[in-house]
Amino acid sequence: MLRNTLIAAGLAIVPGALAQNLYSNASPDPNTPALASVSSTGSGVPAPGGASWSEVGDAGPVVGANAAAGFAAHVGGPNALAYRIADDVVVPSGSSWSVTSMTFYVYSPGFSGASPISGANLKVWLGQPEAQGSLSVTSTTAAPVVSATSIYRVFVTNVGPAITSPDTSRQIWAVTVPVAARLDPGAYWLDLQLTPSSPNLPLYVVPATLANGRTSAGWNARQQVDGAWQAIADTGKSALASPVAQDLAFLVAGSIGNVCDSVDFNNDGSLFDPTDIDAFFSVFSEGPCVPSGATCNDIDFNNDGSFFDPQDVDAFFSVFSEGPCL
Ligand SMILES: [Ca+2]
Ligand SMILES: [Ca+2]
Ligand SMILES: [Ca+2]
Ligand SMILES: [Ca+2]
Repeated sequence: MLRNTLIAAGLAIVPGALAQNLYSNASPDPNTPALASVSSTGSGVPAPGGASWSEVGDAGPVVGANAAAGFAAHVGGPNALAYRIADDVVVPSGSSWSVTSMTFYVYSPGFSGASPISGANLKVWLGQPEAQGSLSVTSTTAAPVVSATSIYRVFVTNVGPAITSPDTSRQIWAVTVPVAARLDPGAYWLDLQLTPSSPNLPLYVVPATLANGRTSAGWNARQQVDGAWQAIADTGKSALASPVAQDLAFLVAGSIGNVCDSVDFNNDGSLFDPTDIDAFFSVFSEGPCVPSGATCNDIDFNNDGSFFDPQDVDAFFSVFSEGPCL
């Protein structure tokens, strides 16, 4: 519980480091979204000059292709059900992310205009959205930055029975939501809903798309449909296709920070204990661990490689008062 409190309270952003892309879901390169963009479709149709296609994933004519180009994530309206969409991201142990934004890829079929999106509501959870035991980490309705890409989402072009021709009616928009959250190691879920720029305009989030294949081990994106969460399964195209799990294409930007040692500095099982302060300062002045017989942590409290460093004192007191690692 204490651990949870620490994480839930740890929302301060440490200034200094420049934001960069830290993670791209289902992609080996943090700067490249998993859209499998190509200059020519599987059927050999070239993209318009300067543009590219993002073709729905397939695993060949026998195993078949995915059927869905995207998954709805728009607010409800008089003529529309309400949707949310979610996927997970793991912050690895020994790391800490000071997140500044998260970017999703979205299209609205047939839309032409300045922007199909006017707002976003993004929640970050420890655990699945709204599941028992999950904790809300942060939530924002900050205005997203919406920019047109030169990538067009298209249905599969080389798996039947009905072959579709690619077209430019599904332009993909990059939707960057500002987020200010410090994420310590753990499994987080991003839970997104989008508001269209005009009522009842449908908005679809593009799933993670592979150059070859319909799914990958561990894919687990979820969608809330009219209030009920469910795992997303693409039913598939072709008589032999079976439903497979999906993930979403998204980027996380920010900076990587340090992870501090446990505030139980003398490892006696008692946390937020004044004897840990005594122990810290004893070791900091090259004295013994206290009480006698206890084994203290090393003095590089913030694990930045520098020790007997005043920064470690600042970091210790910050964590001791349930603040962030510094
Ligand atoms: Ca996932
Ligand atoms: Ca202690
Ligand atoms: Ca250390
Ligand atoms: Ca240090």
